[in-house]
Amino acid sequence: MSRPTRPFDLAIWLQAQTRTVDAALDRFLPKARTRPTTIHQAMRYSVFAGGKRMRPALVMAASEACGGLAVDALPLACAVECLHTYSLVHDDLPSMDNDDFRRGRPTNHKVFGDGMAVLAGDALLTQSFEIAAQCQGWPRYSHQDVILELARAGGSLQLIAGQVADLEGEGKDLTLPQLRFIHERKTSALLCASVRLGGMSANCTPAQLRALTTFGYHVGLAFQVIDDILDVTQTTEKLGKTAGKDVTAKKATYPRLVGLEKSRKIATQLTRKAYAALVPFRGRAQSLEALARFLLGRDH
Ligand code: GRG
Repeated sequence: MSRPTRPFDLAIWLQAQTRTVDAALDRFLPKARTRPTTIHQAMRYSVFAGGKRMRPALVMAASEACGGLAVDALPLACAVECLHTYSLVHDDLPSMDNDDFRRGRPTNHKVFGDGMAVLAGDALLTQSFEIAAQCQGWPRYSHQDVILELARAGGSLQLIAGQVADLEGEGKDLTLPQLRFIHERKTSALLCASVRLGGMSANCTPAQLRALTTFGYHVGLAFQVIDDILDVTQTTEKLGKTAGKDVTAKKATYPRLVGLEKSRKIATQLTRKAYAALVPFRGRAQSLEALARFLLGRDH
């Protein structure tokens, strides 16, 4: 008699992935006692400050969906998290969003000073490429493809472009297409690159890579719409970062442009489009599907 299959438990899966990713990050990053100690302490301060590890989870889940090995996906999961953490450290600087609180702690520049926070961000970005450069590549995806994926997602056409448009849009009445432009670049690009890198590490087929791209794009957009909603509905304690910041900075957000209820509907529609992209994986994308559901319902 065949045993009944247990329902997928995302909380247990996420806990295991986070433990594995954190241990790998600890191995990749220079130790806090390595000279010059201040920079390594500053890098580790933000990396191990308790982020949700959603991007590494997406790398690992996409690899699983394509039948890959965790050992191949793990360095790319760490590379993506280093790049993401760099963007947060720099975004919090007084010359950018000027934030005092992130991941439930004082921001990097509040603890180490502005100059050291700039350097910690720079070092984390560089570290991201150093980690990714160590992968050997796969039959369909060369080592160069992996580096290009990371560079494009973090470069002046994506992550930085989103940040530029965000900074320049402050206090202005942006249209929905202009807001979508920012969200695609500032947020969706790195989430999309995360699932694509997971797929690449599993030597996925071109059709699987296309499906992952559609999934990542829509999950990434939904993620930012939810982030906009949480900024006005949650407390600073719950978010681990200053709540209400978008309103104070007069930023264009979905709730500001279309209201809370319509924003929730848009996030749900985007998540449905993400689910639809998983059909070709025929039941092997349990973790990706559960992550998309979790991201839609998250409260921080
Ligand atoms: C290159 C300086 C620079 C910025 C790029 C990523 C970014 C633009 C700015 C960071 C702030 C921000 C609101 C980004 C949008 C993406 C987003 C919601 C990031 C927060 O991601 P979470 O919630 O954070 O996954 P944790 O701390 O859980 O990892």
